[in-house]
This record gives sequence, structure tokens and C-alpha cells, in this order.
Amino acid sequence: MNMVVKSLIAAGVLVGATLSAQAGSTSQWDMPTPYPDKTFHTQNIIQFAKDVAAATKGELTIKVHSAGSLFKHKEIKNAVRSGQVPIGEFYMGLLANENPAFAIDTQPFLATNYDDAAKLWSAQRPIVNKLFDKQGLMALYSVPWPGQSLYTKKPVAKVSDLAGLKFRTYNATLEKFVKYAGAAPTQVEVPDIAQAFSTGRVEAMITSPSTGANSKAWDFVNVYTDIQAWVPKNVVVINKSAFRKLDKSVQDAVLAAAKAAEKRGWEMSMNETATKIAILKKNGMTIVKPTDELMKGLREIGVKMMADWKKAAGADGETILNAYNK
Ligand code: PCA
Repeated sequence: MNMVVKSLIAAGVLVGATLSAQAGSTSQWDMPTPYPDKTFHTQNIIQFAKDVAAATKGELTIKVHSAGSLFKHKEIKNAVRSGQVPIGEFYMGLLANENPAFAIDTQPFLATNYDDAAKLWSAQRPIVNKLFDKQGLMALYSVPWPGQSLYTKKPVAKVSDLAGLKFRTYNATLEKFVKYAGAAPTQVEVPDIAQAFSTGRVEAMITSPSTGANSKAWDFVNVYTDIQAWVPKNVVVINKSAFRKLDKSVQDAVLAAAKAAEKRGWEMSMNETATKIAILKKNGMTIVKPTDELMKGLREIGVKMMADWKKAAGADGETILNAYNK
């Protein structure tokens, strides 16, 4: 056999091998997420992973690493961006300092119910996609937390009652809100909440009924004041080059599972508000409707923060707000 035939056969064998490897190939993706397993967001992601595995007959399986166990919350976005992992979840408002457009949903008193939150996501999504796209990322889907409310040891009737409190925060927007309210912010991730309270690092927080109930807030605070000040979102992002490497049928399965996860996640979130407030109550917390004076004071802070946001968010910010206010 001459060399040419030999190499043709070799090439043919190689092509054949590559094709069959592709058709039968399976990939396992690691997916870091920041919140504990019992969080509805994590539950939703676990279902998303199951859906992808089922729809691709195991061609793509996604292993969920919850509670910041693979990457810390703050590192997840860059881990996906750099391709260390192909997919991950984080609180979108964590990117407030990178670009305010990512954190519009964490602005106090802009969108405080699910209808407005959905409207805001529609307005925000094109800009978020544009910004992620520049970084080689794609937002697969986004799901909101229930409205963010106030957890304290003592009743709070007005903003000045918050003065000096050691206050747990989770992003730059909340930190600003807390500072405007005269309290002292400290960043604490969800898995560390109980410890931060028990060691006295913090003594108050603003978060959803979900995170309040899951972290057994009744062990360290007494009063839940239902201010429902914003409805912030988590986002699941994917590395675009990892996505492009998938077979078309697998890509389609991922997109379909993401669409279903977004719908399911919003429904789960809506169901959480009342059920988790009931759990807070059952465990002895006092559930309080905010006073007019408190709401007036908090809204005034919201107005100042919106003005700051507009200045920082520039043309993209204007585009989002115009679409939202239409
Ligand atoms: N829980 C997360 C983000 C918003 C929420 O409801 C937290 O408290 O960090």
C-alpha cells in the first residue's frame, strides 16, 4: 500500500472516529451556584439539570455545586467568563458596580410586585444581553426572589429607628440603602447568615421571606416588617463558546429547559411569599405592616438612590427606564 492511500485511510478512520465520538459523546458540566440546596432557586436549577439530561438522553449532564461550594458567590461570574466552568448562577445585582444596568431590579421601590418585576425584566433583558454578550456570556434565564423586607430585633416605626444597627447586606445597592438609612452595613453571604447573627457581626437584615425562613431568622430576630421594597433576580449565565461546542440538538434542549425553568421559577417565587411569611409567624416572629412614616422615609431614600442610579447608568439606563415606563 502506498503512502497516499495509507494516509487517506488514516484520515478516513480519523474522520469516522471523530464523527462517532461526537454523536455518542457525553459531557458533564459543573455548575456553581451561591445558595443552599433548599432554596427554591437551587431546587429549580436541579430540575433544570434533570430536564437537560432527560432531553439529551444523557449527552449533557449538569452537576450543581450549591451554596458557593465550588466558587464563592463573587467569583462565579468570572469563573464562567473565563471558561473555568461553562455555566453558573448568581445574584444579578452583584454586578451593580460593574454596570448599574445589571442592578436596576435592586433599586428600592422601583418594581415591588411581580407584574412590575416582569415588566422590568423585559425592559432590562436586551441591555443585559448586550453587556453579557461582550463578555462572551449569555443569560439563559432569570428568576426573582420574593419582595425584600426588614428583619430586626425590635419594632421599627421610622427610619431613624435603624440608626447605628449592624446591618447585613448582600450587594452595593443594599449597602447604599443601609448607609442612607443611617445603619452600618456588613456584607454576608446567605450560607453565613446564622453565624453572622449569632456572633453579633450583624443584628438586622433586609431579605426575602424565603431567605429569612430558610436561615431560621426567628433564632436571632423578632420582627418581620413587610416593606417588600424590591424584587431582585438571580441569573443563570452560560459561556457562549462552551454553548457553541454543543450539538445543535443539545443546544436546543438547553434553551428549552431554560425557558421552562424561567417560567417555573417565577411561579415558585410567587408561591413562596405567603408560605414563607407563614413559617416566620409560626416560629414566633411578629409580622408587621410598616407604618406610613417608615415607608415615607424609606421611599425618600429610594428617590435619592434612583437619581444616583440614573447618573451612573447613562444611556443604557435611560433605555431601560423608557421601556419600563411605556
Ligand atoms: N435572598 C438573597 C438575595 C435576595 C434574597 O431574597 C440574600 O439574602 O442574599
